[in-house]
Amino acid sequence: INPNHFKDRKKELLRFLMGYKFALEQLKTKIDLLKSEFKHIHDYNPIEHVTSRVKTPESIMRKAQKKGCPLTLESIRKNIRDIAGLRITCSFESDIYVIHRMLEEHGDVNIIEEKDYINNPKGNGYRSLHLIVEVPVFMTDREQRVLVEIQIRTIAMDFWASLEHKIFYKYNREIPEHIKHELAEAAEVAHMLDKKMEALHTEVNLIKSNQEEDEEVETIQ
Ligand code: 0O2
Repeated sequence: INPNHFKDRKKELLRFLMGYKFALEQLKTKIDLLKSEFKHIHDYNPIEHVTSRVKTPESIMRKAQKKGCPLTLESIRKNIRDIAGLRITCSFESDIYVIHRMLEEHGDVNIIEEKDYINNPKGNGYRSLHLIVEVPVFMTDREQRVLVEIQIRTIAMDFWASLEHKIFYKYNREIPEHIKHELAEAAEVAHMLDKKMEALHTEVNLIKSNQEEDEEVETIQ
């Protein structure tokens, strides 16, 4: 093995991953701005928190091998669409679609794939809205279109998914039947909680806007 060759490949790989890191930084800034503007206009914040990660080279290689895709950077760029991942957590289900719409209307963000696991939950109970978006990234010598996977979910969906993820790996991907059953039930309970919290939120908003209307009438009189 020629150590210089390895050094060059490592540099190439780090540059490749840098594009994904930049794409995430840009998206996080865009989402931050959308959040501030939305809050300014509607006096309400639809986003609880945002997290992001770039897959490790080991995890990218594992996924590429699993998918049977050639281990070249070009093929990996095309076939592994979640090298950069952004997760947006909201309080309410309707917020998820508010954010979806804001992203759809954003000129710099091109949504190329959508998977709605909220209206079509997975068999195990998993719910989230998944988007694959393409964003332009300006490197020193070129503009690159970079793919990012955005997962948008409520706090309850996120709680369920992170526990299920831990259990999945704890049992080495073979979850016992009775635990699968309990998890599916827990997903339904989380869904009911989402519905209940949203109904409460809507009711309180209605009371608040009625009060504001009454106060306006009083001031006019
Ligand atoms: P990690 O460790 O979170 O990154 P793909 O193989 O990605 O091209 P796939 O699997 O059909 O195609 O994509 P999908 O359905 O959009 O899911 C991708 C990601 O969503 C997963 O990434 C998980 O993060 C999450 N996800 C999907 N299904 C489940 C689920 O049943 N439970 C939990 N907890 N998370 C889920 P990774 O790469 O599998 O894992």
